[in-house]
Amino acid sequence: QDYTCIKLKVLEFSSEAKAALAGNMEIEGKKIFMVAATLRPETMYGQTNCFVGVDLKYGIFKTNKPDELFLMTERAARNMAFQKLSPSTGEVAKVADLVGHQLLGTQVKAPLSSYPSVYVLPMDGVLATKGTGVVTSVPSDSPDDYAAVMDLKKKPDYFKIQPEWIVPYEPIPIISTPTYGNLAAPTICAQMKINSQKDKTQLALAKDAVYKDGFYNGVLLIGEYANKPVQEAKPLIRQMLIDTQDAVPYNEPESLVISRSG
Ligand code: ZZB
Repeated sequence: QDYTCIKLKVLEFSSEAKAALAGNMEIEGKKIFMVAATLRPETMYGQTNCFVGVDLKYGIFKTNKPDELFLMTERAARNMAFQKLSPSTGEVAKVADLVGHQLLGTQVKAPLSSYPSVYVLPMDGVLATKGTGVVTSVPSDSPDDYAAVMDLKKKPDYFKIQPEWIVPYEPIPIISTPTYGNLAAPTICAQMKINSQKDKTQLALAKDAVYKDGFYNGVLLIGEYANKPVQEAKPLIRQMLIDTQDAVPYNEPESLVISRSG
């Protein structure tokens, strides 16, 4: 998979993360980025938060730039080490360990988002085996993100988050689609009566439907490439994010399922 890794700069760590990192000289004076792998760089205007898995293990790693560190899974760091993103080829240099729940409430700068800063929040479906284990959230166009955000807004205590971290961050209309309008994910979730991130079967169908409608028939509503079809805007926005050093290209081999019989 050809991912774009979006660099969400840490503005302020949560108090738990601060405590875990206290006294760590390796992070002193460095810029730390939560790195989120996406296949939809053109949707970055609609970021409202960042997701981690509460039980997943993360690390902070040295990169190919002396003043920049990446926060992601070790698996992603190992892949990046062979894509010229680490200090030297094959080198994985971890400077800190963190667990997802410690990051909840961390404030980050999400490039291109209309919101000047957004928060790190929990989602059940974050896979350790895909991307970086950090997922940027676009509830306007991703049904999974919208469903997770709805759960958080309904039950902040259950998810151990502050309502202020998500309640003011409404989905942003960024792509106009013929079938589902300007807020495709909220529209399809309402139509299909999807109420929670646990509605996995329905969410998979919703994702497929809005992905096709958005990618093949969508038009950007916002930003430097407003009024362009999504298909045309996507590579341009990806390149813009790479040029401004807000993103890096990242490849991942398709995971293989090997089945044997007999
Ligand atoms: C922003 C975004 C906006 C995404 C959207 C999707 C959509 P796929 O096609 O199944 O491979 N993602 C990335 N890493 C993880 C992870 N570790 N665990 C769970 N989800 C992850 O899905 C690729 C998408 O899965 C990525 O693109 C990312 O969410 C998420 F409007 O980034 B996306 C209709 C989908 N819309």
